[in-house]
Amino acid sequence: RVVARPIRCKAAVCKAAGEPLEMEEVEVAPPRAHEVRIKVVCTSPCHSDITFWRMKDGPNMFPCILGHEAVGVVESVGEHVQEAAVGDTVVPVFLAQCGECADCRSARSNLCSALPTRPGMPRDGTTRFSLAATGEPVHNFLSVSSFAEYTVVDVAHVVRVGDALPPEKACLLSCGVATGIGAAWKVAAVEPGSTVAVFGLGAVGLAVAQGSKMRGATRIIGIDLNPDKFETGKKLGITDFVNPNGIGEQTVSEVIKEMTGGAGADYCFECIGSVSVMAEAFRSSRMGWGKTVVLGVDGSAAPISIPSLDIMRGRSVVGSYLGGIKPKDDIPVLARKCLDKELELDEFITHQMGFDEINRGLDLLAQGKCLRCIIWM
Ligand code: CXF
Ligand code: ZN
Repeated sequence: RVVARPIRCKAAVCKAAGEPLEMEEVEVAPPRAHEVRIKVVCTSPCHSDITFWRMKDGPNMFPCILGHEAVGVVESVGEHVQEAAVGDTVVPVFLAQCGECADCRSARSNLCSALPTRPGMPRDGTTRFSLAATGEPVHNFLSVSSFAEYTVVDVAHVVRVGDALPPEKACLLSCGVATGIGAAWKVAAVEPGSTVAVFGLGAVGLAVAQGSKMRGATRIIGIDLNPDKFETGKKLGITDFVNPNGIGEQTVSEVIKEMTGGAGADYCFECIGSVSVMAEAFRSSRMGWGKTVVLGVDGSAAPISIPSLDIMRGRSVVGSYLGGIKPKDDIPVLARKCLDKELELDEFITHQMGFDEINRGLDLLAQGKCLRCIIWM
């Protein structure tokens, strides 16, 4: 093993909440034990980047390097790294899979308990980044920090995907699209013939639609304030569209009940991150077996208000990280399905641009004008 040296490269540094990212020269330390240094090929902003970027007193301290949806090539490896080698194409993931803890060994969880997601590098909480000019440490974000030409990631957070899949598609499997597909397949386990309601038609919601369609759902109702979303939605399986602004005095749950003969949807997915929408999604679910899956991240961590008598009637609400996907087991399966053209990712890529334009990419996503914007390093 060649001993790696620090690398100087460009990174988009977030210096204060909500402020545009600043292109800076940073020093990226060599990977320590169980870590790999990755040359990022491309990255795509995910809404959680925006949620944390806006958060004034969030868990990540500034300055930091955001970004957690990416693909790259391993540039160097630290000690005790066996499962990845220099030159491997890898997808970094904000969730670890150590493979050995109780959660990793159980089919019921994907929340690795040995290396829970927390600020800093997973094993020691430190960072591998500093500003080249001053030496000031730059914090790590979600164990990935992909808004940089190079990043260091724990080997438990990387998935080898091979290089047959084009990078812009592999990149999407890193968070948003995998989350939506996983939610439909693993968390809800959508059954053939079901009716599904998807609240919020961003990349996650549309991936839920595609995943539900692949599982045989016959009716997939999309709910979004932006009427343009229906066009893209149709291509990915949305069969009916509800615009909350176009239903007069009625509530969305009333409309969904009407559309389903009074019953409600079998599966409801909240893909926005609003606790009031989570409650409305729950109200739209069927008595007896209706399942509501919460995918959106509410940055304020507000409680969801659900009448206890309603939950007694066989309805449930469940949350998950990454749609229940176990990164190392399931992302390669998704990659295979993309190669076999069973999974269609082209519709998700609405924009592509160079690294220097990353702030424009973030703005487009924040304004709901883009599904995924591929940023090429
Ligand atoms: C989020 C979910 C909440 C914690 C941080 C990561 N998922 C992806 O964007
Ligand atoms: Zn994400």
